[in-house]
Amino acid sequence: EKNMNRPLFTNTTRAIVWGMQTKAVQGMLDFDHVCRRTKPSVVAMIYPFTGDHQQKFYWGHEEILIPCYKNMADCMKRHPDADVLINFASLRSAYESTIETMKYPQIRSIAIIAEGIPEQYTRRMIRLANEKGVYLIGPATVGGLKAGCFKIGHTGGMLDNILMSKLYRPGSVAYVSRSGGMSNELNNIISRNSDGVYEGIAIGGDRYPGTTFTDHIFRYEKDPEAKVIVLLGEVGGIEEYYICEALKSKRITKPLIAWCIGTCASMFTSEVQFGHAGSHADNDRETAVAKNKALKAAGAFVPNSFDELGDLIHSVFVDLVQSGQLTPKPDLLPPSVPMDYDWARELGLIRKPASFMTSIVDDRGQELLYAGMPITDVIKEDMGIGGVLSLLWFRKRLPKYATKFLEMVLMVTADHGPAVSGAHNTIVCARAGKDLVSCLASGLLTIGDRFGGALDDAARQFSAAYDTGLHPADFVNKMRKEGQLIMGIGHRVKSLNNPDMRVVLLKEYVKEHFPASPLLDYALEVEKITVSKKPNLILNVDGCIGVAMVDLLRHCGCFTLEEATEFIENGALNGLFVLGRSLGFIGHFLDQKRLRQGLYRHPWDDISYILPEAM
Ligand code: Q5B
Repeated sequence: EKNMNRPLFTNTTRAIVWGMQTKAVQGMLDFDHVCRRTKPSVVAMIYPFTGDHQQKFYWGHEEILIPCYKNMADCMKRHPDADVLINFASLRSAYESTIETMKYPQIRSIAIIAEGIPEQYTRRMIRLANEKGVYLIGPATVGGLKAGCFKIGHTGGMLDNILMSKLYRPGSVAYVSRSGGMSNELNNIISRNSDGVYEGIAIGGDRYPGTTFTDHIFRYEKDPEAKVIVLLGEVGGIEEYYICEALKSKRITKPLIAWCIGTCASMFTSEVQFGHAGSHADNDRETAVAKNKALKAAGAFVPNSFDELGDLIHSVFVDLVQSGQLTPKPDLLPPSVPMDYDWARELGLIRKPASFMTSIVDDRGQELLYAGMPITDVIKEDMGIGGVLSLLWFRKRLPKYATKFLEMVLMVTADHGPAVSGAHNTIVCARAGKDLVSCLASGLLTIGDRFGGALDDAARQFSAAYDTGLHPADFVNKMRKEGQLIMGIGHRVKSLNNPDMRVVLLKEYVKEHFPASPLLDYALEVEKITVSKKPNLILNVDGCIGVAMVDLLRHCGCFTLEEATEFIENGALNGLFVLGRSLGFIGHFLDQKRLRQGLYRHPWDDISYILPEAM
């Protein structure tokens, strides 16, 4: 029997939490708040894997910071008022951290949550705890709580459970159980059949619990506020017989209601191991049936079955009230605690317009989806980069000839030498020592009407002319009159006499594979007129891709005319050049690095200086 001059927990208890258990800590703070505590029960956290820092939590409606220490000594020194340590360390480190905790006399109780600690380690911890007079709760437990005062970690479950079981204010019934899960059930049963829980401890399911049923029942016996004691034992072990002895010898005088779960074990033909490490009967004395019988014979109130436990608690409670031995504790309304946003959303209680919307990709589930297609299918079905592009840009699985065309576009636009504006910029930037992203961006920024960015406007201009039935010659004249260049026409070096093989290849592919290509045909008629004026006014690579993409979008069967037009209005087609040419720009960047090219300075003799006369 441990020496306990003051109660284990009060509404001023301060605890240290070992482990980065932010959910558990928030649960404790919410409990504190509904209990109308003035100060948070968690004073600090210890987590050896990060440096000293502060963690943000809610305290009711406000936000507070709780310090988190790397080192236990620092934490103890800074928080001498903490007398509970809640140890969330894993089974590998729980032993060491518990032993370390017991070096600090300020700590009077330690809850050990980890399951699976080797029994020899547990026994050593218990030995030391007994020497030091420390209360160990656990291992393998959720912990325990004192209604209206303090709760350990996740005990009591979520806030709605705590409110339903009225754990925010003390009742008169103190219980002890092995199981954390069953302690929730007890909170519920007790709150429905009496004035509520006073205190409840789950000692844990291991064969060697740090403190026992007897330790806690003796504590309750001495505590004038605990009027009724409930013991929820289970199959396995013989501790319930010590309680029988204590009842018989009148060391327990308060009404004790007891039930050992696991009475169904006799229905099995072989020995049964229940969920807890200690819950199996090695002999007849350890069965739940035998222990229930002994408890009844010793003077405990024992129901006929677990189902009747609530009724029995009710009748014992009512008898105590009627005989004047118990005055029911008053009922209070708890203050409200704001519900966590995520939880409220999950319950469907709130909604909020999303700041972002997406209709192309979903990375939330087990598998990444591109326009609804799982990434494993994308790979399995060998969709290729053209298939991925069709899913992410056009949200459709385009036919194979179309995705092949997209890939061909990326291949033919990948590079056109170091002299073009974009590659030049990339090279100059690389030679100024800049990084890949900067050099790529510098090259991409040159893409526009004159260089590589004429695809969308070519598509717009040619389709507008074609759709209004304008003869190609009239279109050329109209553009000249308006003083506008025809996008997709003209090239600096390619011409009628020096044809662009990229355009030749693209045209051949379209003719062979596309179901229809009226706009390309129209553009080729326009080209006949422009080259007759100047041989370099060919349908260039931008123009050819632009009009071919209109033919593809309009005639592949996947889009309406409006949808096809919208892609072009939104500037999708220039994206093809941007994407393709990024391959080349990155190549140029790497090339310059490989060639160790120094800072570029443009030679003076290549600059014509035409300054105004000196004034
Ligand atoms: N004239 C491309 O010009 C270039 C005319 C025209 C009517 C036209 C010019 C142009 C439209 C935009 C376009 C994409 C600037 C080009 C590309 C990717 C690339 C690049 C590479 C790669 C070339 C001479 C005479 C003038 C002009 C007339 C010219 N274009 N008339 N419609 N479109 N095209 N951009 O050679 O009477 O003498 O005053 O803006 O499609 O960027 O490899 O380099 O893969 O990297 O400098 O292929 O055509 O010709 O401007 O001196 O004009 O022809 O009005 O007439 P140039 P200019 P005039 S593909």
